Amino acid sequence: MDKYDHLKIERKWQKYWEKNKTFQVKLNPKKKKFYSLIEFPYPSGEGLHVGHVRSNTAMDIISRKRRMEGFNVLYPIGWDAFGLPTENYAIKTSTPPEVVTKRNTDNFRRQLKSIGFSFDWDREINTTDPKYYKWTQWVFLQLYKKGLAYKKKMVINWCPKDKIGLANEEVINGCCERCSTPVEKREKEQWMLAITKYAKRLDEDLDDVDYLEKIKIQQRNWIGKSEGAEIDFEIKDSIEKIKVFTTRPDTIFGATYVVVSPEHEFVEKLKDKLENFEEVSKYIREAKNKDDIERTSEGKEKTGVEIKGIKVINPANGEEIPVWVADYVLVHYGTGAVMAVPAHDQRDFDFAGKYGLSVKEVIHSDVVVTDSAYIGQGKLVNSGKFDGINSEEVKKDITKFVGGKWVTKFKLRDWVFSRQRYWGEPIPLVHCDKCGTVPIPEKDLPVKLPKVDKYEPTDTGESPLANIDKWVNVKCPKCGGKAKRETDTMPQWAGSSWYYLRFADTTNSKKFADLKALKYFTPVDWYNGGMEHTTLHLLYSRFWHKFLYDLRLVPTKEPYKKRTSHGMILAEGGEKMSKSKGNVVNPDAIVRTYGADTLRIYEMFMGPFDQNVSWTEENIIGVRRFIERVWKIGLTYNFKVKTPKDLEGLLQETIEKISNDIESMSFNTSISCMMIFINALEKHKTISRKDFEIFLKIVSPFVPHLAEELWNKLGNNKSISTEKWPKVDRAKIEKGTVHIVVQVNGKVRTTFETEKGIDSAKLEDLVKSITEVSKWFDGKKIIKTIHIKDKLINFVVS
Ligand code: ANZ
Ligand code: ZN
Repeated sequence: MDKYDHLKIERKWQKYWEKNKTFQVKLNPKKKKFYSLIEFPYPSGEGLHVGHVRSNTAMDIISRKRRMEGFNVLYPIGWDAFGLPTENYAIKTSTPPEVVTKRNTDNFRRQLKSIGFSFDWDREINTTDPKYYKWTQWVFLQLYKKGLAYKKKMVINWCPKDKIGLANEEVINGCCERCSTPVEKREKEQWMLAITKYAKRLDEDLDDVDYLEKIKIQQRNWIGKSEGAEIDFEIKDSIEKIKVFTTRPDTIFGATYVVVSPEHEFVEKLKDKLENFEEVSKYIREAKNKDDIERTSEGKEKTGVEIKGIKVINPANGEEIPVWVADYVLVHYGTGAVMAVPAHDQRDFDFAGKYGLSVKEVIHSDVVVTDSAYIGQGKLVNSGKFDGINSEEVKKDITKFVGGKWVTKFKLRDWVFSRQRYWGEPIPLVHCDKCGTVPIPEKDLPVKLPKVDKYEPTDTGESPLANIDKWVNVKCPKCGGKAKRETDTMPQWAGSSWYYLRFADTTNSKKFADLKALKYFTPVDWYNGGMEHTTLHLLYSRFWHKFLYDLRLVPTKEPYKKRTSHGMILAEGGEKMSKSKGNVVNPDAIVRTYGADTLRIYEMFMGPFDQNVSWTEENIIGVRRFIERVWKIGLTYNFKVKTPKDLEGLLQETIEKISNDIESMSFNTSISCMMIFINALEKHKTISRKDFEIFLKIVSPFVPHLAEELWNKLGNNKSISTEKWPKVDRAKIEKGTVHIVVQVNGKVRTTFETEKGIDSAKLEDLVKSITEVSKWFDGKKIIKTIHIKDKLINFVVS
């Protein structure tokens, strides 16, 4: 018998698939489509991570099964190749980012091919390819034209040493990721995208998609829908008012002061009335240097300053109450001002305690606690005519009573879309002294990145592009006068916000994708990826999709029908794999030593798909042995025989189990099933060719190379991937037999074979007729029988 030479066999089939374009997909209206998607990787210098392999294998199994079920499957691949690590590497080594990207994608491609994923390689895309980013820029222009892209002064993180704006993820514990200098805040004009205009739909339409519940919750939390009241508090001796947002208007009789955020316009407006302007201004200046997380986190000591010289009127009871400025109130949520109810809000309670502000109970609670606020519901007290009514019921009435308005608010904020970086899509606009901001005409897209020698940002914090005079200085497309290009580039999120659309029509030079192709291939039927992308990436791409839907350029409201997620693969011992710890497993080494099929099923067998699992080299050997056993069976058994009845039944059960398990992503249990079947087969050593072929078909999505080779050795000429997915023959399952253990008073007396699924009454009769058993009943009474279906029957006698 030939030994299982995985290197030779795997290379052979990978070549075969490539040459025969086995997994190429074309628009074919006669065939039902299925679109399966993984998050296209960022081609980092480290190469493929075993975590990529987990997601890719899962979707590969699903894709291969769907093909066998008769679907026209689109399972595409590409590169999300703009981004910081490449740029930083370019700076460090003076290698152009496109050279680094080419090297890395070549490596990733080789690695992915060596694992046998059934991608349609003819549809490979790359976000850094001008033919691709032309359309990323084009979508931006449409957003700009619809008023959804605008410029705004924003506070950014600034490293004073590197003289560079930092993204939030580049700030580690308040310091620059690269040089560890403490980060400062700076104001800078940034391009913004008005995603908040879509907040309501992004929230509501989650009802119509099949995402894992935890993913829906993440989306909903990020969007942060909140219903409540906007209520005006009049300023004493002034026509001005402060508008607050509250989710608890029922507590308004207990509002003993009002708090505005440091950025609130109110302070500027009433400057003249302030008795302590200096003190207030100083506080405001300091607050602006902290970020939101610092300002609002629970348990952090709250600070604030009273605005002296000003009082407001509580509209519920006419009381005069003070106004404070405090940084735990955020300017961009609600109205940037709150009514403080220390008796029923913990933050207000802490704040009132610290500054000696009055606390007034307005919701009755049975438990008396004095060291915290009662935040629950209950009957109103000290609330005038509303006394005695339940707080839940009274919210809208009280809002009306004080002249407020019932509103819906969202936590979601607009998307900061500018980066002062080189390695991203240039924002396709120019600035003209005469005409202002002018979009680049669509016919002139793409605005290509110019070649530069240095990738460092400029001294002013502008992107390196600002230094390329030849590129920056252009004619205004509108008036022909002198103009300058926008030098900000887009964030890495841009290219990945629409890539799944491009896969439907990758070579189109007239549109980002033809509507006909989109109507056929989209929406994505099943999208799997990491939990780290189920908030922002998912939200951003849903936003772009809805925008394109409104322009009637895509046929569906939502991009992804179904979204699932996998757990992480951790290093041996449960730590995160990282280069610095030296515990990263290189998939190349596993493929070389044990083979791609071993790596595939090992990763699927490690544990439940949605959970984190630790790498264990030892278990790989066990999986490899399983493959060798199947190999031996395929090469040495005589298949000119009939399959024994119970093995036949087990095979049908295995088909059923694996078919269902793939759908629920229970890959580990489907692999257990295969192993159980092989154990049984090795006992019987007899199986018909037809039945062994069925087995090969159902394992082929998991171990495609092994399955192709054995399928071929059995004399089949076509790829097993074009075979039909086996149907379960239920009749055979029912007809199968089982061995039942018979006990009397808990002692095993015999085992015997009978039909599967036999009911208790019939089984009892049968067993009583067996003399080895019935002799134990002589002169005794059967008090009770315990029956575990298809396994055991126990008679309790006395
Ligand atoms: C009075 C009140 C009494 C409140 C009470 C709560 C409990 P969510 O659910 O997150 O929407 N708030 C409003 N705007 C704020 C801002 N810009 N920064 C910080 N806090 C703000 O929370 C809404 C509640 O958070 C509002 O209801 C307000 O406090 C506070 F017993 O108003 B509440
Ligand atoms: Zn002009």
